[in-house]
Amino acid sequence: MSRTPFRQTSLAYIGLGSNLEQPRQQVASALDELDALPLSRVSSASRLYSSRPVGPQDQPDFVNAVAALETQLSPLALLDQLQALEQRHRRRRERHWGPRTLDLDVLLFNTTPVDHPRLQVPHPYMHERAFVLRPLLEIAPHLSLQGLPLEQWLAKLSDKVAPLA
Ligand code: ROI
Repeated sequence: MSRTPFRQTSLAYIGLGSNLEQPRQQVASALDELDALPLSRVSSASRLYSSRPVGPQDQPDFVNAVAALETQLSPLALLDQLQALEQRHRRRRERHWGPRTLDLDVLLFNTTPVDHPRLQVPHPYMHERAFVLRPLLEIAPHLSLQGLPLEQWLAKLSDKVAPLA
């Protein structure tokens, strides 16, 4: 007799960003594709936000969003899936902190920290990026990072991030 292995469901928060090749569509279709990943479903997603680039300013504005993903994948198996999804969007990255067609980041994975050469969770820069915190706050208003509520992290930042009409 064979049994289906029991797998625990985890809650991961995924940051999405794009500023090339119809960024709205890139992010909107990536949300659908996240929902279709194996052993995973999107349980909530923020609106799409427009944000000025963090890093080099000579690039288009970004579209950003955050999704909550219920998944039975491990953190590294999830990373593999996200990287494959980026590749299906023919991800281009011309330079460090430059424009990209689709960027998917694991922001949080349960409350479990991950420290691996390929993956660090919580995402090491998330608390200093309004384009991550603003959409995350929309779907997870009660979350704290390092003991401080998201809203208070966001209040420290001046970057403009606005929901798309
Ligand atoms: N800036 C914004 N506003 N949004 C992003 O998703 C984003 N992603 C990046 C860098 C280049 C750091 N800047 C960004 O990777």
